[in-house]
Amino acid sequence: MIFPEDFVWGAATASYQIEGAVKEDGRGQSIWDTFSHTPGNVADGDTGDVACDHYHRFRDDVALMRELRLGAYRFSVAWPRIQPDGHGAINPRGLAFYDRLVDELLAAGITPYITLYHWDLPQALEDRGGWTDRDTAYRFADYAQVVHDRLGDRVRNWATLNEPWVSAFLGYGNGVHAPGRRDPAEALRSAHHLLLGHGLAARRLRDSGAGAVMLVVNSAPVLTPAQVNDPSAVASEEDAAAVDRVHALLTRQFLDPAVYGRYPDEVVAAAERNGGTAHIRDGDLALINAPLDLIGINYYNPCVVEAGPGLPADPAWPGSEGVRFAEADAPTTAMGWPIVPDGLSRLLIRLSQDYKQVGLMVTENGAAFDDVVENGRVHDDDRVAYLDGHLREVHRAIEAGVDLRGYLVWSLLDNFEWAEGYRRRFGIVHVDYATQERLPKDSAFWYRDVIVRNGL
Ligand code: GBH
Repeated sequence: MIFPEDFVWGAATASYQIEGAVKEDGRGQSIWDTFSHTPGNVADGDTGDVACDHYHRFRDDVALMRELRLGAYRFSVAWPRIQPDGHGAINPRGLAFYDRLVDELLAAGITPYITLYHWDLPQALEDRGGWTDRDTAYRFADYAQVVHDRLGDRVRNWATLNEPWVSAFLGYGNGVHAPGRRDPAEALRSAHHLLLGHGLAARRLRDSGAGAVMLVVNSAPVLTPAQVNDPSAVASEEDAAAVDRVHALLTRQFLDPAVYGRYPDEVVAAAERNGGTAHIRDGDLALINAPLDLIGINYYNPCVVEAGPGLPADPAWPGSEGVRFAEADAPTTAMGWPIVPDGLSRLLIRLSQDYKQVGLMVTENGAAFDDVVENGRVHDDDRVAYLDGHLREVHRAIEAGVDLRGYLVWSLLDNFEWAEGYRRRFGIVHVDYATQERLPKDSAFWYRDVIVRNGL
């Protein structure tokens, strides 16, 4: 199974999950510092204070990436390192860190992919309303410009937001993520302001000569329980309506405005039932509809739903009244997430049909398992099987004609898994948090061989 010649192979991380050094070199506070230091929010009281200490160890980490033959590395920039208050004054020491990281990557022959926002909003902006406040979108575009001005001579590939659905609906809807607010109207308003921030930043990046501008979404095929193991299973009318509505809330809510400049009716209806639509101003959709080169897809598992007459909306899903979120009949990872590899090909084929003019890239895919270190090795056969299964589906999608540019594994390193803390390990490289020792798991050596062979 051979992949296209220019297929991009790499790994992804995010600033708050790996960097540590939260008080160093003038970094301001982010909402994740506040949230993780508030008891009860993160498993075992874990915080990102030290994480993988990547801020100090990035040279070794890049050397490791090189040994693993990664062609690309997607990392995020911590906004509070660049603008400690989220606007105005620029912190040169923060920019200098990413400058060093980019140079180190380029010297190692690894193509950098920058994500400008992977959830660590400056706390000072949250104090003014965070993403519920329209101004945050404009602040984000200014920040994007600052980072591009410094790194754009060497970095061609730019993602604006990582998973705006998660920022809006876990951050402001069910409160499982920072800033931990729980209000369906605020969540929907935040989603719109995130999109506006994306559009404003995307245009600034494009006007500044960025090579490729990307929006990264967490997406999933939305399936009935029967469709998980039988793609041809026909849903009842009621179940099909639930499927369509959840697909609109998860994926179309972000990609329809970004690619076509319009909201799905289901999203407008959700806003009408939750605080109204006044935050969607005339002209916003045209701003959000900025030129886009690539859609980044983060895929972990399908979303399984059926009709649930009379049920209230799930707090993470305003607009999901009458929907039951169901379990998939499939084995699960340590996160409890079902393993359904062909969900990835089904998703990629659907998105390539719905958003024809835009290229796709798998910007995250991977799994947490309960890894064990034995005699200096981690025999993570479960992760190898997960990655192998999903890469076969990536290949299937390419064969089916999907314009798919690359695949980035989540994640390079075990890291701070948000509300789950350090107990969930997604890395292909094991991290011993007591010593900060890195130990490539069997999956890392397996992945290196895939990359070298450009195939399975
Ligand atoms: C990604 O998000 C992140 O980008 C990354 O930082 C993170 O470490 C990685 O995945 C692993 O978690 O059914 O309502 O509970 C994960 C995307 C989307 C997965 C929401 C869990 C649950 C939605 N997540 N999904 S719900």
